Amino acid sequence: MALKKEDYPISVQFDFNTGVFEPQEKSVERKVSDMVKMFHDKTAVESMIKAGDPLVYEIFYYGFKTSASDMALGTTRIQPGKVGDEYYMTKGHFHEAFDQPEIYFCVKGEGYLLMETREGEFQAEKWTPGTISHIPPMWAHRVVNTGKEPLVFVATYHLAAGHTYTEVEEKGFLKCLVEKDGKATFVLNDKRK
Ligand code: PAN
Ligand code: ZN
Repeated sequence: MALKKEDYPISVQFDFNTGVFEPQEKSVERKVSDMVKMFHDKTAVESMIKAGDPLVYEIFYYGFKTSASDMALGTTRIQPGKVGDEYYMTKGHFHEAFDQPEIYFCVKGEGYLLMETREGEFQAEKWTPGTISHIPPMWAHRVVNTGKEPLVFVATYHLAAGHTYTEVEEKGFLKCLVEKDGKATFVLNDKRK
């Protein structure tokens, strides 16, 4: 059977410093206004939006679809910063499909990967460059940048995974990461008290 165009191998070139790769299919920006429900200090959220609505993170994306499979590559660059006392982070989501895991590879910066099941199991992985984490199916996942430089990580997953954000938007994760006395500190999420 003749191969289609999409069935040929392809490579992209990744920059470890910026987190950008080329060619890419698309990039997406998330600003504070896209994450109003995620940060706990609503007054800080409003004043930051009024003061210019800063960029929190960007996603650079390529979906490798072939006739028989689909694999996605996404790199994420989270800026350093805080909303109130809470560090910048990704929105976080569950995969829609019950059997879809993901691999995350931290290449720059420092922070934490937060994961939680619907049954309330919570686990946080400390990240430094070189940490590779496996996110099993049915664990919501979010990355928090607790450092002073951009945090960059590479993700691979199947497009069949799908993304669902509403539960994380409503309930958050069990714990938040805030700066206390100059240090990254876990505190119980207000919504869970
Ligand atoms: C990642 C995430 C990316 C941005 O590619 O989509 O880091 O985080 P949010 O999707 O939570 O905004 C991934 O986990 N894909 O499944
Ligand atoms: Zn995911």
